[in-house]
Amino acid sequence: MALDITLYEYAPSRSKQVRWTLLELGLDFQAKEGIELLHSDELKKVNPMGKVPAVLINGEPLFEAVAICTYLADLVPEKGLIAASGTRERALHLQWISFALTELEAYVWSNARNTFVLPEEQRVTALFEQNNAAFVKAAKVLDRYLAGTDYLVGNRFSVADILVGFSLNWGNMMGLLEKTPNLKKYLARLKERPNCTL
Ligand SMILES: N[C@@H](CCC(=O)N[C@@H](CS)C(=O)NCC(=O)O)C(=O)O
Repeated sequence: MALDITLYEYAPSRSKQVRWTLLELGLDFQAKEGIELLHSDELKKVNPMGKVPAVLINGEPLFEAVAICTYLADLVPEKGLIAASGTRERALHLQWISFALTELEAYVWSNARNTFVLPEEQRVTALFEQNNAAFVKAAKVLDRYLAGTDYLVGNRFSVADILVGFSLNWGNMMGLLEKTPNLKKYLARLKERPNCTL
């Protein structure tokens, strides 16, 4: 199937996950990049929230990084970046990406919102301690899991590593991986990949 893909991205953002997935899959794409895209009328036609990442695939809009990356991986099954639906490995893919969104990313995102996203008068800095503790608690679960495997699903690199790796890297930039050495090693392993965008 010929794919006509446009990625709406802003370099230091969640759109890194989609760019990395596209590169791993070897798919051609056009990119529209820039901070001025955010909340623009052009982007709102693809993502009504006016946020990145968003894509047009053969003229059809799709948003949310997890949905985009999972769909792209499904479109090119021969690359082996995702397990087939209905398999135990696909369940593990869903488990770890749900875990990353709700147990890891939610807390660093809350920190970011209360540091530079929200207007100053709306920020609640008292949340930071609680957010950091919740992130570290979940990171320890992943750290124990990654003591016995190099990658999240089936011990081979997959799109789950791209999605979860992004959240972990975000936490690492905030100094939240100091008690989880296996996660540090895992991130280093991901960053060795030539297409890694982290
Ligand atoms: N749940 C969305 C979140 C998208 C999101 O919040 N993107 C940020 C960049 S990382 C954005 O576009 N922010 C612009 C804004 O909120 O003004 C996803 O995972 O794709």
